Amino acid sequence: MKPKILQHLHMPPLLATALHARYDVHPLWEEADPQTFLAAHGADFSGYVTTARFGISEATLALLPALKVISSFGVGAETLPLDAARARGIAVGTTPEVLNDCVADTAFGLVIDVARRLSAADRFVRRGDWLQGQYPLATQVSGKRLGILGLGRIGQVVARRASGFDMEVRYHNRRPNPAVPYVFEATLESLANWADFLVVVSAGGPETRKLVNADVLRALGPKGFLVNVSRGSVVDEEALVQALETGAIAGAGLDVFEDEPRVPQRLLALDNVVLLPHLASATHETRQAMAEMVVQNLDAFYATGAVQAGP
Ligand code: 8YV
Repeated sequence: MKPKILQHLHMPPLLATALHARYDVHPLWEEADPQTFLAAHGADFSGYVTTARFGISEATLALLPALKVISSFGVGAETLPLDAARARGIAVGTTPEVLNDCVADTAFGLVIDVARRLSAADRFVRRGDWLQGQYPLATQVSGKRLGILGLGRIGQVVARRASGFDMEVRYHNRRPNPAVPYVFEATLESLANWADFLVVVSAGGPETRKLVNADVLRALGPKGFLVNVSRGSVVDEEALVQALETGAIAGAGLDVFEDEPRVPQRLLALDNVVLLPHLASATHETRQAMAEMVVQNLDAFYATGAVQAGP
């Protein structure tokens, strides 16, 4: 008999097909009232498949007394109740490493886009404004200072990309990493003060909540740019909007927001910010690799009792 698992939401066809081949999959998102369904049938399921964006709530976890494994599509664990899962001995699988390159590429895309004002220039051409005169000068990227908040797996790939642009790299983490060749800044404010570009790649969750606040943005200064490809929660969005509106920082490139997919109207109105719909890992290649890991984590768990990779 195939193990019975719940699928939280619609998944890429590739992943859905692989899941159905091995598991007895119930599409929870098709239930009119998922909580009522779980209250009646929750005890039937030992596995749960979700994504980093939606995760699983503690309330749902409580309705799944036989749950043994959660397999999440994505590396972020902000939406996963790790303590509650650990307390019940539930294994949690995520998809680290395979998305490092694409997320780092996106971070660099945002660095270049916001500094050289490429998306704004595209709007300029489409509006026909080129016929009226030249586009204003922008800011050079190569040779500048790149500060990284969160020099983990993705952060280190961002740092490698920066060396191709002859950029100096420093970072701030909870603690210094003796294995890396970059200067550690003891506070985020000192990193922001030093940097021309502050790139946020730290994990989300309570420990990093609103770390990038008004003081950090003030330290980044009117010539500094902020790029965020981690989680909206790491940045105080209200402080960021104010900093962009008043010129306290030069610009921002954002792939993530506090309340996705809702982007504050005040950000939409600004030209010194590049806004992306949380697409950093969204390439055919990376999403395929992530999908394979979701299945591998489940397969490994049902074969050995442990997932292959997790938070
Ligand atoms: C995905 C992500 O957008 O891995 C993560 O943590 O945020 C992204 O890769 C997400 O998991 C897809 O729903």
